[in-house]
Amino acid sequence: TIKGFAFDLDGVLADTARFHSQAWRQIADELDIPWTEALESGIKGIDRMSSLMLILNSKGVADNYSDEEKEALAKRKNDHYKELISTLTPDDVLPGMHEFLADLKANDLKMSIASASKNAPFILDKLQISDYFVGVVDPSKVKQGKPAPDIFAEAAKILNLPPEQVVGLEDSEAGITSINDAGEISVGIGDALQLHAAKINFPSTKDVTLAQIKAHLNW
Ligand code: B16
Ligand code: MG
Repeated sequence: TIKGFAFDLDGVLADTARFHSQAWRQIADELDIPWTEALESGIKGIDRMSSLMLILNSKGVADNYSDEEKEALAKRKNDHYKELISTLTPDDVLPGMHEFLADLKANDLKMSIASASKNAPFILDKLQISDYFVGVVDPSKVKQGKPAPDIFAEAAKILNLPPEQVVGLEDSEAGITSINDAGEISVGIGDALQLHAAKINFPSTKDVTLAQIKAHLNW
């Protein structure tokens, strides 16, 4: 039976995906790299440097920048992003998620955070939801980011549960792959075609309920 939940943060609990894309878009504009749908969804879930490489490679210009220049671009994006997220309040918890967290807690289900973001603890604090979670995966301490299984595997360890007793929630393709390869049960939130590899799909965060998940899993 299911005993725990591992949550992605950006795009699942927090309305921050728009800030990531806003901050990256500014960098892309400066570098004269066209912003596309593929970049918009491609940067979801993958770490900061991988996001920059995806953007540079979309125009085939990654080799034009030294490692130092890439570090400086990633830092500039993060400085801008941090300014944007400093305005977050509990109202920026995505629709339905306050209720869902409270319901899981009332049912004694354990929760952890499986985010690729180094800013996760700061965001949880701003949203005032830190106390729901047993722990937060430190993405700088795992070998490989999403789509590798490491982040979601670590989230199950934090819960002290075997992966098959854990449900993982994600809004990105990279994240669903991470959940599946960690041996957990994947819940995709967003476009069902894009997230077709998920075991259960919900169109948006407001559709996610414990009752629906139980019904899907015959639990
Ligand atoms: P940072 P998640 C991910 O968070 C974002 O989806 C992704 O766009 C971002 O590049 C990544 O965090 C790293 O974030 O630059 O703050 O360390 O969706 O895994 O919660
Ligand atoms: Mg996400």
